[in-house]
Amino acid sequence: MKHPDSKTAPRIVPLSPNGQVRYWADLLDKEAAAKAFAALQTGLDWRQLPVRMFGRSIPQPRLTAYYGDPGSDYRYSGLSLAPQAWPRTLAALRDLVAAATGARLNCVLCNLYRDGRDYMGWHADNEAELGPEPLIASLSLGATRRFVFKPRAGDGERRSFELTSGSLLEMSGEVQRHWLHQLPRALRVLQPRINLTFRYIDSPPGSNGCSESG
Ligand SMILES: O=C(O)CCC(=O)C(=O)O
Repeated sequence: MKHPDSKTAPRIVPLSPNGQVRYWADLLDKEAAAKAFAALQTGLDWRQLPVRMFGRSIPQPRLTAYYGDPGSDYRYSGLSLAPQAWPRTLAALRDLVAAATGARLNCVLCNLYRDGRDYMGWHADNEAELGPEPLIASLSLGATRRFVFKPRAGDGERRSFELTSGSLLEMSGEVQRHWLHQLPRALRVLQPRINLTFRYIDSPPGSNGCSESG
């Protein structure tokens, strides 16, 4: 039986030295998650953008879309994203995530992995405009995928999470300073997945966006 507080009481995983991950297994129940997935899959402005890697321009291995409050422009991997206005479904999910985490959120980077061939390479969400200790609240809808952390320095232990539909994973504190994360390819996964990473941009975009390895 599910714990009665499982929507509001996350599992807390410290990521040393001063970071932590909180994981809500079922922020949305399966039916609500499936409904949100269907609305976002057809309703968002998905594009496959080119990114610069090793001096070359290549198509991202997934589709993305970016929404937020006016002025919450975001730069990463050589891309400069201006937010589109919040569609109703996304605004409702933002409010739900903000209520669960207690965080201030003013933008969301949306990723659509069409199947297990789509992925996101090792990176940290450490762009200047996210502030010194970025809080990233990541809501998963659709196919279950594995999400992996590895320490930036040394060959310390990796940590991984199976992100199920309706789950929320929050990274905060110094996670982005000391850890990289990725969503690896998973060739056995034939179904699509949508991931919404809600963030807070608290200053105009700087010039030192980070890069991604895939
Ligand atoms: O799809 C995911 O769970 C990973 C997303 C991510 O790492 C990001 O947007 O920075």
